[in-house]
Amino acid sequence: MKLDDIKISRAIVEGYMEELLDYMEMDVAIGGGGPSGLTAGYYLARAGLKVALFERKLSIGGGMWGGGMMFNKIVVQDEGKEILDEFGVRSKPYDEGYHVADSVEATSTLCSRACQAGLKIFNLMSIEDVMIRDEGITGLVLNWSSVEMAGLHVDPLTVRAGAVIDATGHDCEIVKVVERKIGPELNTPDGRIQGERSMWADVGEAALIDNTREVYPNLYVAGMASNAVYGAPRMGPIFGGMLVSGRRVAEMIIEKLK
Ligand code: 48F
Repeated sequence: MKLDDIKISRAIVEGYMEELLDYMEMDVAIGGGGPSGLTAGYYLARAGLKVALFERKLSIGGGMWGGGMMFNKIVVQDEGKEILDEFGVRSKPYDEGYHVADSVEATSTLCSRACQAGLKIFNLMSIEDVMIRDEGITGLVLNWSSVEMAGLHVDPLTVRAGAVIDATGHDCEIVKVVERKIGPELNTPDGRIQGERSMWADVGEAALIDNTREVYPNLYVAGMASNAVYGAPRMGPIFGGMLVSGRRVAEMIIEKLK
């Protein structure tokens, strides 16, 4: 068989466009493809919801690839290990309540299992704004990351979603946009982003699950964004909380959308 270059190009463009059009409307849109966003996507897709994740970078996985200071290992607690087990990621016990996993195996497996569960990932797209209506957040405003990086003056496009998750990590970029556009209306003590505190694994991990919340109608925070919004410490290369937060936000949204 002779390969036709144009057929290859058509297959790519048609395949991509079909999915892009399909995901103009969805149940849940996730911003950020780190461990919390991927875990949320896995559980939401597995529950039968139509869910897409938008990631600025070429690669998915956020801060998990590099372990701690480029030593490519991550540590999780017992509850995090349960989730790693469910994904099929191997780990080794280190001490009571501490388990060590390979960060490359963990990141690639989370990504693969989430896609296979039905999560649609659009990489190379940046969320630059949200759609805000009377009932709350109703969708995301997207542009190509290359447009953002080049500083080109090109207008974005929009997608509609029943719920949005800010899983953009330390910068909590989606909540930041909402705060900037509507003022102190967030579900926090003073309506504003409280700001991330300095590293303290024990307190940061403990606070994370409680901070995984609906911060504005139809807008949820998960992962490091939760602690940044609610004023709790960062926790460094312990990742159990990120996984549990991703599962928790999925449970909250499944409950609400049902
Ligand atoms: O930072 P990230 O891994 O978030 P996470 O799931 O996990 C945090 C840990 O990696 C680590 C930690 C563990 O103790 O503290 O930091 O909370 O992944 C966030 C992803 O969001 C993308 C970003 O490129 C990264 O891959 N992202 C950030 N802003 C945007 C975005 C945006 N505006 N549009 C699209 N993607």
